[in-house]
Amino acid sequence: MQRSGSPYVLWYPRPAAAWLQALPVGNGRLGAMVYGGIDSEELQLSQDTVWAGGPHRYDNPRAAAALPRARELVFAGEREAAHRLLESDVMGVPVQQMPYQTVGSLRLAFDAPGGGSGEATGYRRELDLARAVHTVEFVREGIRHRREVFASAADQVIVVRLSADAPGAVGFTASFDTPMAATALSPDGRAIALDGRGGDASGVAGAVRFRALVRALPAGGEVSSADGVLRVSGADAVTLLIAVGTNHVDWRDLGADPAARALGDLTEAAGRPYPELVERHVADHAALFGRAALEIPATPAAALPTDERVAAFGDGTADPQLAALYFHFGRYLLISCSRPGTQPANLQGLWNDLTDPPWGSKYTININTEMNYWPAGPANLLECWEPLFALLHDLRVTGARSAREMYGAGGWVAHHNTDLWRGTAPVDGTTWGMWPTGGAWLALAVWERYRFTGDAGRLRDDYPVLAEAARFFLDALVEDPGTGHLVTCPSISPENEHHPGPGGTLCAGPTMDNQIVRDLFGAVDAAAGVLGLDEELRGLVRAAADRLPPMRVGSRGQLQEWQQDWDADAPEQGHRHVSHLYGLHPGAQITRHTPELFEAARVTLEQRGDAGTGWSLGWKINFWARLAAGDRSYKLLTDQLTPERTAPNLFDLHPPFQIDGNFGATAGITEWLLQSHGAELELLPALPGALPEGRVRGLLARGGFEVSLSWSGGTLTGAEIGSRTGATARVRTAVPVTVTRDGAEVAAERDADGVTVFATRAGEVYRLTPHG
Ligand code: FUC
Repeated sequence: MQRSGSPYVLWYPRPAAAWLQALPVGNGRLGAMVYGGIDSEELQLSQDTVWAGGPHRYDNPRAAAALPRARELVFAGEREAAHRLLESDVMGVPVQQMPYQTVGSLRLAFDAPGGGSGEATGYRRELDLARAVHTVEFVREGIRHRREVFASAADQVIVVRLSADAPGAVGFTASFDTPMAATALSPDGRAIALDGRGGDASGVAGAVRFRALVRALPAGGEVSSADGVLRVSGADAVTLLIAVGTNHVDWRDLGADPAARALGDLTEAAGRPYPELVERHVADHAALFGRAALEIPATPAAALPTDERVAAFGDGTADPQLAALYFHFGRYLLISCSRPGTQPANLQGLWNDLTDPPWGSKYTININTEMNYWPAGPANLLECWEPLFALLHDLRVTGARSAREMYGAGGWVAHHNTDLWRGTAPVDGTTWGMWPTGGAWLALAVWERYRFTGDAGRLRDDYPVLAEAARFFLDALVEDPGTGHLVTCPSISPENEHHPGPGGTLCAGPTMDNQIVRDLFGAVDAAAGVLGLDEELRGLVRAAADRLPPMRVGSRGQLQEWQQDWDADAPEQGHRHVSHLYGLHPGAQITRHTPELFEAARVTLEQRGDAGTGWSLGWKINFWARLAAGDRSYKLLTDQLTPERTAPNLFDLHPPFQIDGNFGATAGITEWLLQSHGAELELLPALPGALPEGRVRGLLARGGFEVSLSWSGGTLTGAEIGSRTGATARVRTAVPVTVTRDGAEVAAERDADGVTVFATRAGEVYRLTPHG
């Protein structure tokens, strides 16, 4: 067990009574919520390819004929008529994509030793983030029980270890329980299985089949299984292995054998003794988790159970170390729900106990999925980003059909949502769905990844995703008859109405679209330049970029959300989406080098206010950090770390639970300490006053640097910058610094602006020491 007050442990003095108190383990593909009960245990299971429906195209065959007319109506301000046409002829068929679904639960009912049911004492359950192991301990009738659970990516199973410090004290029955259409069975004398099927949804037949399989490996005692019930009695210890296989191969192929897959994973894992399973799991997890760490001194409040820390967080000054725990938890979650070869983190990451979860627990790509991956670069988890790139390569195929058949355009397009079947048509309704820029935003990950790694080979592999996203806009942008600019139309500024009533979100060329498309064109130009490709395309994107609408400052000093100055009269002044600040974060079109826009972004944020959903607060943490307002940014974290916005298990609450807020805040914490979105590294750009002392290790910066730094009294005390690519380092610090390598001073120049510039060699580490 970890000590209380560690920044690497969530702990509680009692079992979970509800799902949001249970603790998540996951190996990217297979996840469990662990309740930690005494007389009984529940492991609520999820597998990332258990979704409703089956391979399906959502494109509306009438869309191509309707879009030109819809465009005219939008330009003419006939919003209601445009809305009606888009609803009938352009929205997807069906209009909802398919939901992610649960597997069900494995339930254990423990024997009471000696038939007695004495009080349990010394109970504690904890999730150790550094080892990714969940542990329960308690003493009953003089016997100490210890139960460990982890989800191994190394061995593709969930492992449960039940033990006691007296011989023969472990006994239980185990069975499945599920809301899915499923049958429980006993495939052999020491195993149980659950064969299930994904649900039908909106007229699309459920075609995913799964098998969950559990095998008991007892030391001593007896094991039997009949009719889907497993019984172990009188064992000294028991290892349970849980595997789940499905028939899902990819978005168009359900040809795999679920039972063979589950049995294959389970059989391989069963060949390893428990200590080896633990060792392989911990090594695999620690290789990712151990790369970065945030140390904030612990105060007495840090010793409280985790849910009590959240309840008592207040203005965050009494327990600033909770911010470090939250940062580590965010990294833990990304490692646990997104690994190479798995599905990307969905709205709930991986963890879902419902057949019809909120918003389908899909991929909402007008903010939520992008936010999930904001920590991947800065928090040094590049591998965890991989599933997003695999998704992009799929969307490039499915979205090419939508581009061609809906818009008569080349390239590929995706609107505001996608699912396991890689739907790319607009869905849910015009108000939310009529947004052609979701795929472009996601595709920018290709260039972003290159900026962190300098990996040109990988850029070459992913380049078609980026280039073809741009080709769509070269074909599908239209000239705005009012302004002559090239714009998206019909579009929306995600989910925000500029006028009340039907069609109130519809517009041409919302600011966010112009920013994203400008970034996309710029990324294609730059990437093609790096790779020595596509001179013609480079010319086209440059010319088109020049014709995009510029950002505008409106009558209230705000950054305009639309081409027109509609902001002041928009119905929802505190709307959760602040889409037009994409240019401030995660984009970098608004920086200290664009002072008017920088100020307008600040004014916009003040006008929007601090309220919002969990993810909205998470985004605002990043916005204020980019505005160099560390205290305001921290204040948003204190708004998020309240029982209304953060569950006892630290899951972010929209509400309901939605994991993007966890990841958004995790990324925001990195923005306090290190920013690299401009052409420089900035150390401690937005350090909150509540964190006067600390150190951070292993953050990544664009340009190919790994950065560790420490501070005291709110001031930098030292930094180490590891160069991965040999790029010139440009480092902005509030205090002048000396640069050394292996103790020898390195030639460095500090410009009038406070940026120290020095040459680096790949593989070398440079130490920055403040002086004067
Ligand atoms: C967007 C947001 C909602 C929610 C949903 C999943 O549509 O506007 O708040 O997060 O995604």
